[in-house]
Amino acid sequence: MYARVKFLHINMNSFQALAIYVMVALVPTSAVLDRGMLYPRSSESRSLFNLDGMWNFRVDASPSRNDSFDKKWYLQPLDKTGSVIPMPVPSSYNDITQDKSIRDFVGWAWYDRQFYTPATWNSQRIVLRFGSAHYYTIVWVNYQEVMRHDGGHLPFEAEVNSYLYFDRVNRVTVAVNNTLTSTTLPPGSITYKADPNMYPPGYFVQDLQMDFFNYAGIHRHVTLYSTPRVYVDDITIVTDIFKENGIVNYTIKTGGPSDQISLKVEVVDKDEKVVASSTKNQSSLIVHNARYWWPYTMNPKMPGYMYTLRVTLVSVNGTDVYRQPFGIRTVRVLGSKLLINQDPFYCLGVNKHEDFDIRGKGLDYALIAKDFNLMKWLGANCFRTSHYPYAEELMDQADQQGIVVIDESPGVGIGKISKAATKYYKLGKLKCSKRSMENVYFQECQKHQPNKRRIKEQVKNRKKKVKKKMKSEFFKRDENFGNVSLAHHLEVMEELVRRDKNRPSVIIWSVANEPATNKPIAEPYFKTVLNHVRSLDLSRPVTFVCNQNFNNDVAIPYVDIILVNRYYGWYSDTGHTELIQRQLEYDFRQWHQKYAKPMILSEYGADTVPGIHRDPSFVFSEEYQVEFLQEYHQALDTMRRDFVVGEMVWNFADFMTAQGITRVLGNRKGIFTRDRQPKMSAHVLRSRYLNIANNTHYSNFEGTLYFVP
Ligand code: GCB
Repeated sequence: MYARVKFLHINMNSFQALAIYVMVALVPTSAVLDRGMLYPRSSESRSLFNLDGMWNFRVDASPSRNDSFDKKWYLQPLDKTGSVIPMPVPSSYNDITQDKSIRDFVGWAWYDRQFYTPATWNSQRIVLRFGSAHYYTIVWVNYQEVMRHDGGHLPFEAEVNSYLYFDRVNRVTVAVNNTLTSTTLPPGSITYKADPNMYPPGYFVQDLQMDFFNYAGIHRHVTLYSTPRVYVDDITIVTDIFKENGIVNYTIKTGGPSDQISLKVEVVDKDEKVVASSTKNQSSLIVHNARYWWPYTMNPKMPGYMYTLRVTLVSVNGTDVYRQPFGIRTVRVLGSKLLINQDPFYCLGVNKHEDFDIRGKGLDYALIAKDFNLMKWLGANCFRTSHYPYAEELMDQADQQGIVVIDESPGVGIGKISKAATKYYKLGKLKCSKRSMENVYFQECQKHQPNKRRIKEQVKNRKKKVKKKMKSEFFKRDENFGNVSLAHHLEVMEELVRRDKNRPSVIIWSVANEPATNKPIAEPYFKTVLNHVRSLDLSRPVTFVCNQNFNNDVAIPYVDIILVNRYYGWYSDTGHTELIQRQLEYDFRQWHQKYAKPMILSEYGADTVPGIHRDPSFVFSEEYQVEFLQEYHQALDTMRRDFVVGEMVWNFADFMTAQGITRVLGNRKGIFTRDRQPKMSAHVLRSRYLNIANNTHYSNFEGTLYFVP
């Protein structure tokens, strides 16, 4: 981590200035992330063994949803516990079978498979890594538990040497639970239906606080990989630019026995030329005449230029080589502008989902390639990982193709708080100073939590005010802003930053989508989360995506850039496209007047059934979607040269949601259908994005590069 000094106005030659800049610019601060989560890459010292394929699968549909643990399924091959079916990994399991109870299953789903460990790995460190699994996961190797992980969308791994056999077959068993509760991310709740006349005993439903299908399973690669016993554990790279030079600040962490080690750290360009090097574990390297990483709309000739930091670690235990890709670029918020490499960036954006027929949220290279081609066809230079972190393999494409990413956590729909907890929060607030509320929320304001002893005290002291009902409501802990949720949210943000910190495509961290930041308790909660992310990474702006109003939101003061979702003409004043410009402009100008920060319209869209036409336009028709988008565009055009620095349509493509009477086979706000065919709106957006890209005079943008239809 580094503290930066932005400008240096001293008279000297540029080399002297550069040397001083490097000396003062980067003051290492606390390394909050204690370990790494490097992507598994093969090298001269590392090998990979992919465990994707068909696994055995069965769900625990017992009424208690706990039979599998009572009967210890993890101590035997899964097919000995009952009948299993083949299940592809990676994939969601929901849409693979013809069985509705598997599609809509809530609880523990079990997987297992066998594998052999390469004998040549005997003296190596061996790691088992999951790219992601939804959501709570327990992993056993040869019937011994090796790791647990809470939350989907992010990788987890463990060293498994002591569990493995080299002379016979191994078995990996995985139990994954997709239940969403008030303290998971995303949050949700389980409702038991108690009426015995209407429901069978123990009947429950999973309620969601998000608008997408709760796909589950092992969603990304499962990899066994080897490293030497002493190994490169983590690499953090923060870059800066000074005139035509790039500054590469890096920190390397090593793992394993800390015997004598020597390091060689080299910056290698695309032609395999070493352009800077060092032997220190932490340093600042200068790349003269660097090629900066640019979004492809800002430098179509050389977008997404990636260097490699080649780290060679030599110890008595052997040599480890790891190659970390990175780009040289800066991101800054300056006044009302968002700057990449000191040039204004305007986000011509889309919101996406990881979602496709049959595989659900399972990793799919064909889909990734198609979507990047479509984004380029559209002229989009930016997407948001709404509403959770996307696959590393997808993020690699963003880095390499020069498409900017707003990297979002799975904190979608945080908002549920019981009336009792609100009251309790207010009671607690009386005793908790404002300072402690804001600065040491986590330790000090544990007072606000439904904790038995404290509730007892409160009940005793304020018998009249705190009723019995309130007490029982507390024990349910049915709210999303408690310390359990907060601690988990901080942990998830650490995992996200740990995974994506070296990606040049990632220019903004988004900690949440549409939380209830109109509630007072959201202020200390989001201040804590936003500041925590800042403490992990000073090099990128931090925000959340807001759907509250400029006059009731309590968390926007803590963001660097304001992202607002709006649905004028859809969820309000439905059908009245004539109001959109007035409403959007009024709204945005109020935000700007109040906070003077750059803004992005992070969602706007209208459900559209392809093939439905109405003239004059009518909701759900393709004409309505076009007219609706065009009204937004006119309003955006009055503000985009001023303080609006981006627009992101909702959504790139239609996607699946839970069954409900407002969704006809999913959310239809895509400008592409779910199978990636354009609606009329896609052509309109394409024309707009290409025109803006062509006509924006970025300092690095040369001439007309796109065909405008
Ligand atoms: C939103 C949400 C998104 C929904 C969308 C909609 O504000 O952020 O998850 O899918 O609206 O279509 O309602």
